[in-house]
Amino acid sequence: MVEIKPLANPFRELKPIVPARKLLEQAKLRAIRSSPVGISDRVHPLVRVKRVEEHRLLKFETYLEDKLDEIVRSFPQLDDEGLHPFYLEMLQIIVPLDEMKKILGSILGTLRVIRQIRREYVRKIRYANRRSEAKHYRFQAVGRISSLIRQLSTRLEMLESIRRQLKRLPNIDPNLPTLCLAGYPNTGKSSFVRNVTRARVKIGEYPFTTEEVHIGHCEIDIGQLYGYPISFELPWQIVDTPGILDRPLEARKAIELRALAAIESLASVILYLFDGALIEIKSVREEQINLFKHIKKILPDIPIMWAISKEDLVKERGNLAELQNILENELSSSGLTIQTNNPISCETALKKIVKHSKVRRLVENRFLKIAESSSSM
Ligand SMILES: Nc1nc2c(ncn2[C@@H]2O[C@H](COP(=O)(O)OP(=O)(O)OP(=O)(O)O)[C@@H](O)[C@H]2O)c(=O)[nH]1
Ligand SMILES: [Mg+2]
Repeated sequence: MVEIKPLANPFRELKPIVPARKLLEQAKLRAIRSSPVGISDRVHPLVRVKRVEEHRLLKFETYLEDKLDEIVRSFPQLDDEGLHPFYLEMLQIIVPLDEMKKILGSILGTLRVIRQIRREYVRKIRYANRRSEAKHYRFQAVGRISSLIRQLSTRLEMLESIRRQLKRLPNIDPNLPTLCLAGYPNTGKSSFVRNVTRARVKIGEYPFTTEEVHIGHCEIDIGQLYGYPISFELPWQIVDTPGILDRPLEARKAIELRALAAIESLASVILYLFDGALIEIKSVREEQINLFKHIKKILPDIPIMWAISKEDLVKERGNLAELQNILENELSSSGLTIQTNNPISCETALKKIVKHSKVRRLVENRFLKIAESSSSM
């Protein structure tokens, strides 16, 4: 049995970023609670005080150094070596890459400076001639370090807010075949995704009910579909792409363009839905045909299938075949009809898509190879 374990969101393990104020409180507590061990009773009082002050400064500073280091290290490398293009694009929807690098860079910068301050003041404490002087140096170092940490306050807060958003990104696996839905608002995209996967997706009466990219998973027995002698359940990702593939390029904002790039890096095949409730209206139909052609043009390497959604409504009016004909002539390809609010109809449509020669070629050339190599490891 071949088993593929999907990869996950690379940001999901990020721990909460502690605010600057709390970091300082913790560092001070640690410094106060701990004292150096192994100082003999016979050492000179000045030497004793100097050892205590040095120890407290070290405790204070190394705690902060460790925490800042942990924050920076917990993020993956922010380029296409460290992140799949899908996550790199999604990250940039949340925060510009430059800004993110600046934030992490400033944390690293602070880390280096506080380390220098600690070295400088440890030396000063060691050379102090009086007890008060040793104490004074420690206070001075703690003051300088605290002020640098306080300067990071806003950046740490921003990072925490970014982390929360990153954590909510869906789990995608670039090694799995992925079907992305496209079409004007209200065409039945979310209904389709919900019906073929285990994802709970918002279905609405109004357009634009889906605000985020949703990914659902389902298994399709391609062994049976492709006529293999054994059954082989291949996991598929089904992606709802709200507000991304639902309007022409000119109308898109920068954020949507990024989201589009994310989809481009992910989609193996696109299913474009024509709204069965409105498709008879010539102007609506033309608009939807134009968007279809437009998506085909901007994503030339991805096979695009199409279907008329809400089949029940079209059937009721008795002109399904005629409308299908009009679309087939316009688009020079054949399409499906789906009752998008009916799970059996959606599953049947999904199987037809997976069985389509273009998709089969892609699955066999790309994904089955990945499955074979991962099962032989
Ligand atoms: N009669 C009928 N209604 C349907 C069918 N499929 C979906 N609907 C209804 O159409 C409306 C829109 O469906 P959604 O699945 O939310 O459409 P969407 O494309 O995801 O919409 P946005 O997320 O806003 O872009 C909802 O009220 C659904 O209940 C269908 O096959 N038949
Ligand atoms: Mg939706």
